[in-house]
Amino acid sequence: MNAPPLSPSSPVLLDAIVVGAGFSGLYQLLLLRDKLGLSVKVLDAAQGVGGTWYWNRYPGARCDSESHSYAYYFSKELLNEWEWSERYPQQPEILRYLNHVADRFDLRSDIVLGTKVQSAHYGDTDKRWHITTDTGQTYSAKYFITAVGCLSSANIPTISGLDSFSGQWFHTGEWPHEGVDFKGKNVGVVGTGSTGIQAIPVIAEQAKHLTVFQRTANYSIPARNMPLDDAFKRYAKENADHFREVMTTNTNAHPFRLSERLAFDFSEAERNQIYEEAWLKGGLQFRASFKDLLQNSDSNQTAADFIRNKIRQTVTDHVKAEQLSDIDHPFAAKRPPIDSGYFETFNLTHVDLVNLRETPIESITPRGIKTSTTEFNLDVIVFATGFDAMTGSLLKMDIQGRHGVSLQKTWQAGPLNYLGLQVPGFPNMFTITGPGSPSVLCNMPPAIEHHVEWITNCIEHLQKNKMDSIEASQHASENWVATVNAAANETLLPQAKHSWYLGANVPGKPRVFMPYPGGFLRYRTTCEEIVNKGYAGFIVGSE
Ligand code: N01
Repeated sequence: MNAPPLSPSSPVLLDAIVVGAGFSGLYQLLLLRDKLGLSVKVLDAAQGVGGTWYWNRYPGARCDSESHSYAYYFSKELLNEWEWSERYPQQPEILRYLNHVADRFDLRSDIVLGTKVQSAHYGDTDKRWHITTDTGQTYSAKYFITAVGCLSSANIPTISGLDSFSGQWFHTGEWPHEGVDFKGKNVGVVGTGSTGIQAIPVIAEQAKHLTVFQRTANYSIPARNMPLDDAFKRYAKENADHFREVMTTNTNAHPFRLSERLAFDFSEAERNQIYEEAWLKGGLQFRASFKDLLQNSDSNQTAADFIRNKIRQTVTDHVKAEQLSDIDHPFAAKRPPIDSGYFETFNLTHVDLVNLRETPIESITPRGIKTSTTEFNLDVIVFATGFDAMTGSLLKMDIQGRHGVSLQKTWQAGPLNYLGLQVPGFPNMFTITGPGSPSVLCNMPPAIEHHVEWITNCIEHLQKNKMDSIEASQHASENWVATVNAAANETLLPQAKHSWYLGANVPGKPRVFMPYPGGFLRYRTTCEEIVNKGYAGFIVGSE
């Protein structure tokens, strides 16, 4: 006989609730359930597992990390049995991989899909988290763990008239599962970040006419994607330990190390030869050409000039070439995109570029987009306008800690947190790859594995020592935010004034540098030292 449906009035009692069934949530469920033996449920609004990769189905969506590194490394068996087909994995392949992980580790029975968390309130009396959802089912758990992703809350610009548009419009991060047919259509893409740069060449292949609305010109390096041959697949598997070692002991958790060279230790010709080789090799590794590209403006300028020249050589129309290469920030101060034919796309006669710095968007009309000079007739508008990054998805939930104080209030001046793992006033709540962690400055899976293992070890420590709670102290959190911003100020990163790293892409969001830019190794070492000092900066105890 089937069990009767749970009554919404009776909460499901658990040890832990995890919000989000992407890379983080799946691994967190596995460790808490199978390693610690806790009762756990993962809640996710989507109808499938995958997190970011469930939602981001826009044309051309693929990962900029190389596939052999964009994977879990905790299981040798999993590494050995999974075959990636291309140098950079496409969204459907990553989604298949995460579904495989869910099946292989028998995770599905503890994942509740189609369930959006509406609120999570800490009970001062019972010391538990009380969670409400849009299905009416409620939960009560000792530990509340957010695995909501850093780039999951779509940033849809508030442009007047959008409601009046008679065509279709989409945000890349909320792409319809049935896809969008661009054939024979006049399409406008707003946004030229990593997403727009991936989508624009693919949309251009299908659309009758494409207009790209560019507010900030961007650097991009050719990805040089290609199918992986058997020799490389074998090599990646045989050298998995080596790759893991490199990824966990460098600055950015990618499977390559930053060069020890300084840009001005070489003549201009030698330096350009180094850039040329990196350009031909393709990918994010370009920024590792010299050690000081993000520290020294003059060094950075040499990379910026090299890329600008490449843009001018590639784009045949002089006006477009100037607009595409008129970049206002240092190279890699914003997350550097990689592309497959982005600049070449502007040589197609049916692709136009509109420079929003000269002619800003004034409104959206029933027919299309109206700038200060022209009304562009469009059938489809694609907003590749990014995300309310790092804090957006957390703040959308009504999270309240001790004494009913909301996360919104605690983060009024920016995301106060300790190590990107905990927030003062929110006991037993953990934020996987939360603001203040290196996360988005890294290849994400190693950063996620580190956080999930740290949280698991922390909970195991509490259980073993009969301790009931852990909470970041106010003082340690304030110091950590200062540490993050001081580390950012040692680099050129804050010079990208419109960057989502700073929250500057969302009107009204406090300008605080959010990810920790001191490097993955330094961060991991700091986390380890804090544990060795008895969780220094955390208030640990029985209540
Ligand atoms: O978003 P973005 P994204 N009017 O914020 C423009 C990750 N990612 O989705 O720079 C006009 O970078 C905005 O202009 P400006 C990766 O970490 C990973 O592209 O603010 N334009 C900018 O051009 C990446 O960094 C992969 O002046 C407006 C663009 O929209 C992050 O996601 C693949 C506007 C937004 O760029 C976000 O990238 C893709 C407006 N009102 C992305 N508002 C992987 O490989 C915004 N823009 C894993």
